[in-house]
Amino acid sequence: MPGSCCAGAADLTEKGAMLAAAQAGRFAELPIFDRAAECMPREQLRALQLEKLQRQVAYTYRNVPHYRAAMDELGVSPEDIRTLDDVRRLPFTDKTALRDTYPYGLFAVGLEDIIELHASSGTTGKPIVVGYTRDDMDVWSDCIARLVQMAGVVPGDIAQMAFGYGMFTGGFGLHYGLQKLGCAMIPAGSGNTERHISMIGDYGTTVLIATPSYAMHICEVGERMGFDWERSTLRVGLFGGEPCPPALKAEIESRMHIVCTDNYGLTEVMGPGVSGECLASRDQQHIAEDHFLWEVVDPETGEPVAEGEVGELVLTPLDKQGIPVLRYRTHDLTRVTCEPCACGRTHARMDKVRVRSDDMLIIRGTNVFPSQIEDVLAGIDEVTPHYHIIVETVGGMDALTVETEVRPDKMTDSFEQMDAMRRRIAEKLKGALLVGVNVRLVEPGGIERTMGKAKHIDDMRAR
Ligand code: DLL
Repeated sequence: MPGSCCAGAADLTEKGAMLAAAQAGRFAELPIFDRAAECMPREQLRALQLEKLQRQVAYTYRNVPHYRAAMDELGVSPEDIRTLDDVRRLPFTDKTALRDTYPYGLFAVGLEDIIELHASSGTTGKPIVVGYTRDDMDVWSDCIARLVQMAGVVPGDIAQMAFGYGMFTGGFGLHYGLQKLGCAMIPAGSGNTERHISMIGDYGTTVLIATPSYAMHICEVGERMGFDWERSTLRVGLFGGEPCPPALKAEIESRMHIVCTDNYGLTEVMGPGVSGECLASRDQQHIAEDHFLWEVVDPETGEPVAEGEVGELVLTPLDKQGIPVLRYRTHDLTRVTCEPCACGRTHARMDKVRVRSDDMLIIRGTNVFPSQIEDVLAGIDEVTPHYHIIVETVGGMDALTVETEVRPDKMTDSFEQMDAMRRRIAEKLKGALLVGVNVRLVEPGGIERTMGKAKHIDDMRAR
């Protein structure tokens, strides 16, 4: 099955020029969606942030009883916000506040002013419901248009959506922003993977939007169907919604022959659109600082960490009307730099999120992060990036099992060889995690694939 059909879509003049500039490392020549906002001198940006913060705090205090009560309790009023550092005087917000006020308790406007609702999945309790006014939708699509252009998408691109279009913010969020930039949207949605592949071939898709784990699955299914990724029109992957470990990214890039980019966001503060990677800075993401004030705090104490140190990202959206949020604790660990970027944007860059503060497993007293396991497996060429972690109580003790999938060309019928491979992997994991690990080797394709966010951990102890 050939990988391309529609000539023409891929050779727009702007796209050609852009590709040439990107390949030559002339990042400053690449188009910028909103140059005035994205390249604003930092001093001016800080002044704008302060003005917006003061307005947003006053608006929130006036319209959301929860925040009025929380600020009154702390003895802080909107007039106390005189500098950006005064943000620290405000109360934090976490998921609990949103859950306890389900569904509309934190809305600042009546439903007559809301034009769209979204919600988090609610797998661990009540879902979190967010509402957007028309202005919120404009800001949202603007933020997305910026980040997709940062990732190398240009007007005229044909963008195929593989996020779900339901209550998840990923589908519609990216959809509106890509349209705003001038792309043709193919609203395929998640699932029906073979149809996705046929569509890429038939419609000349140039941009794929998916979680990285679903993109990997699309890649594998395409290979099985005999789809020629190298000859396909697909050029850019817009991935997000979950961490994209470097090894997974490298694997998708080399097998699908695309540039795989990563964008970040969360339902509570907007959805996708908080930050995105530019072509000059592939390990980091520019935060849309004119719309979000960021802090990085110690997850234990809530106090700011030293500049450039890793901590928990805390976000205050500066323009939200529907459901304003003050100092949202994301639980995502990262660090932020304000150093200039070769692309010319002045907005700060955050390291890509690999770890959440609430991701940590405590196994027999030792702290284990799934990203550590991912990194060990990434260094072993016999296994694929697919893995699954099971934690159980066996004989009153924590037991950690890692299921890892063997690459087809590394499978053998010899029990001894497979067992030696299993023991070698277990040793490597033990060396890195400092805790004993059972390794279970799984046949190619044996780890369940997902069409959304991958679920890597089954902690049976919690049940
Ligand atoms: O996942 C929003 C989104 C959709 C972002 C599509 C990008 C693309 P939630 O379902 O509320 O919202 O999940 C938010 O997912 O706190 C992170 O832990 C994680 N996350 C989202 N994007 C990334 C990313 C959407 N690029 C939670 N890298 C966040 C790492 C991510 N983690």
